[in-house]
Amino acid sequence: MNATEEQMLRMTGEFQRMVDEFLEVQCRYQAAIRQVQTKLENLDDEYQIRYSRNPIHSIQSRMKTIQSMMDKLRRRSLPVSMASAVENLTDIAGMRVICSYIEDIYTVADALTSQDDIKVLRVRDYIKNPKPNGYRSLHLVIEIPVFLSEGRVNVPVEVQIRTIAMDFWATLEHTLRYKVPVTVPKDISDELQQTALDIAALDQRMQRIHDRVEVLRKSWEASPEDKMEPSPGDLSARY
Ligand code: 0O2
Repeated sequence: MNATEEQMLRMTGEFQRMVDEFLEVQCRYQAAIRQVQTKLENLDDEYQIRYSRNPIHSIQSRMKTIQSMMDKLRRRSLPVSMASAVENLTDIAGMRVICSYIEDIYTVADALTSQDDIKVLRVRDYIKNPKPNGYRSLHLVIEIPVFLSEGRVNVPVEVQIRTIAMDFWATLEHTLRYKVPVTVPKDISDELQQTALDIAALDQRMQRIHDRVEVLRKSWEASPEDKMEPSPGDLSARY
């Protein structure tokens, strides 16, 4: 075997080792995502039974690709390897929980982080302290135990919780930030910033209306006579 063939063989071996490592890491992080997903679905179901409403509108999840992990490590001048990714990155497993109302974000975050198998590693509240560009979202990095054949492994998962409106904004801003290879014109970033304020005001108005609707619904449920079929006269008096 000549030197070039030897080098090729070594590189193929290295590549295969990295892929194997990635698959092992992926398996662990996917298990963590599934567990957090189940916890969130259980909470949402319980809310539906107890309070006749769902705090969670939808849940998305993703595993960071090898490329994206390596890019992030390079950007941070950290060693570029799977071991380094596992040691240094807390967003290999990422979940996004979309809620209808601002209050639901904190309800879901509190209910999730108060479970005794979950450890909170980091909280960043970009709702109470929005980023200068207008970005709003609640970020949690939690650690959850995953049980594998060799025993328990604690796995970090980044959970971003936000309203539908915040998500709408963040998705457009993300496209602009990561997918448009030019400097963003000032008028666009100014307009986005203004839209973030409009969205925050809209979220607050929706929350207030929702709170009033809840009061009406609860008083309807609480008074037995209201549970009877209302006559047309009763209806006009009510509304
Ligand atoms: P991607 O491609 O979405 O994964 P860290 O979590 O410590 O590695 P950071 O940036 O210090 O990195 O943490 P932070 O502030 O909690 O942000 C993590 C993620 O939140 C980002 O991941 C984005 O997904 C999202 N995010 C943060 N700031 C903004 C923002 O201004 N606009 C939008 N649209 N999203 C934001 P990544 O790895 O940067 O990107």
